[in-house]
Amino acid sequence: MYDDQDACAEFAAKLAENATVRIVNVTTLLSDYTGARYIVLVGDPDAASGTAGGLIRELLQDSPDVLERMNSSEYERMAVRYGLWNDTQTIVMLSHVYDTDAIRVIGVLKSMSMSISDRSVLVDYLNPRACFLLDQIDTVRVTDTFVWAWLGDMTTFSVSVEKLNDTEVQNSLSGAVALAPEEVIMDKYVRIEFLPNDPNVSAVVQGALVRIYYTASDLDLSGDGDTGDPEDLNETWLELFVMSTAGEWVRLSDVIDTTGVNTTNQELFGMSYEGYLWANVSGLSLFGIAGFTDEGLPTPYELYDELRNLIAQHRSPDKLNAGRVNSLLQKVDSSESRWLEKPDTMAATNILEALIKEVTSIMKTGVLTEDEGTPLVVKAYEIIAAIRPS
Ligand SMILES: [Ca+2]
Ligand SMILES: [Ca+2]
Repeated sequence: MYDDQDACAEFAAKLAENATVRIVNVTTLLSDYTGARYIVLVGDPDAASGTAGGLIRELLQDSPDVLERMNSSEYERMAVRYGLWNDTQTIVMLSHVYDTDAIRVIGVLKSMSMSISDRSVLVDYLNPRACFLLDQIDTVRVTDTFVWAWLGDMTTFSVSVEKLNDTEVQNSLSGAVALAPEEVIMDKYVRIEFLPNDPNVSAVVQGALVRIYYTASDLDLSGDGDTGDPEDLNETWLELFVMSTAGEWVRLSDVIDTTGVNTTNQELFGMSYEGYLWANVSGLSLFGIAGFTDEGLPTPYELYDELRNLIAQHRSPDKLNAGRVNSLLQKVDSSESRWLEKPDTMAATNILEALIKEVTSIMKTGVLTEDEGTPLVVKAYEIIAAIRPS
């Protein structure tokens, strides 16, 4: 259905070459055809209510960013929604059309079908392909997840993405060996499954970029509706965990370098996210999230003490002699007092950096091996991070 008859006639004719097309007005669509499997709407989203454009505006009310780009960007003038009036429905919306758009629309309608439920999506890819991209309004809004994956071969397949909470997974991440003491879980898991249509097919996922978005309520462990309480997750420390084929939770950063957290707040498809965890992985699985609360993090006092202990461990005539130990401990003490008294974080940091230099040069002489000296350097950097004003 469309508003501007002339501009759309050619588009509709092209569409009809590839599919059975019924052209109706908004009233008829709403009374008789909301159950249709495929719906195409063409109209200016700024147009009055009761027009196709007005209906597009209503259907994208929850995603104002998409609506805005439909009019401001030629490239993004098309938006697609799945499962709006029924679970398996596809609605293609265009702010305006050119006749070549018919091929693009047929491609969207015929290449995949999507079933949407409350917290999961199932996408069936109907033509053989070697990659897939789940970045649609409805897949992201329902699962808080973005997936881009590439396969070893061309094949047809389905992909299922489910958002789960702790009671819905067989093996909770909480209590897993992979967790550090004091590390606590976010009540959010995402299971991504690749399901080839032919079970004998050798084409499997070769690599994938996964982003799992989190909201303020995901961070709010104290349950008072906001973040930043000592008991809430501190997003800086969030990490992704993955269920191995052996059925054990593995900290992703222990096995790959290509994972991290982006804590920048962002509006995406009408959702307010606090940030996302990302990973470039070699396969898809069940993902879990954990991190520290501010309460669970070691305090700078504790870290300064740990550094003192580490230094004292190497006190011996052939390792760190009394003079060396005193020189290092003096730096720890004066850094701590600068941090406490003023507080002068800059001065405290400079003193720790001098200590790092000193330890590094001791390692160069061979008095401390790399294995012995590195923990001192790492601890000093941990203190620098801990005393940095937030
Ligand atoms: Ca809270
Ligand atoms: Ca944030």
